[in-house]
Amino acid sequence: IEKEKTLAIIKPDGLLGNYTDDIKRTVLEYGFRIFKEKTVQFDEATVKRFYAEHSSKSFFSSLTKYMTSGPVLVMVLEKDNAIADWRALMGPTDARKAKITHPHSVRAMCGLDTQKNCVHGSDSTKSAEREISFFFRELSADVITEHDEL
Ligand code: YYY
Ligand code: MG
Repeated sequence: IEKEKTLAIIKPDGLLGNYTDDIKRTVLEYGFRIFKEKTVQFDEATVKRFYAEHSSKSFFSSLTKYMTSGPVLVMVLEKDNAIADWRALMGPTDARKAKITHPHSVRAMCGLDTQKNCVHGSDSTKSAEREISFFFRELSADVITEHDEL
């Protein structure tokens, strides 16, 4: 029987800060399987499509600048309840808050603040499907035609 899948990203500060092994170890300890992974260097247009839901936010341009500042590691994680469990393991968006309220979370371990928070995770079934097929088209049943170039 197929387990739930979610999309995780280790953001540029996570990769550059050499947190990849610690994050992967934590992920495996919590019972996730790393089903697929690849390193990606976002360009501006691609990260704008990925984060399209935030395009009207004040932080959008600094977010896209940050996310293109270096390579990221994109992973498809698999386990029962993967979407909610990875969000819980990541901790809150603001890594400063995570260090206080969720000291064992990934963002507490390697994040800095509300933007440099080290990891991404899909927030719903719908976004997990969209985000997985954004990077791994072969895993998608639906063809998302506007995502051809990745
Ligand atoms: O899903 P999550 O990553 O926890 O937070 P979102 O509210 O979806 O924001 C996406 C992304 O945008 C966040 O991880 C960092 C960035 N961001 C920011 O730079 N400044 C904010 N005030 C809020 C979010
Ligand atoms: Mg989000």
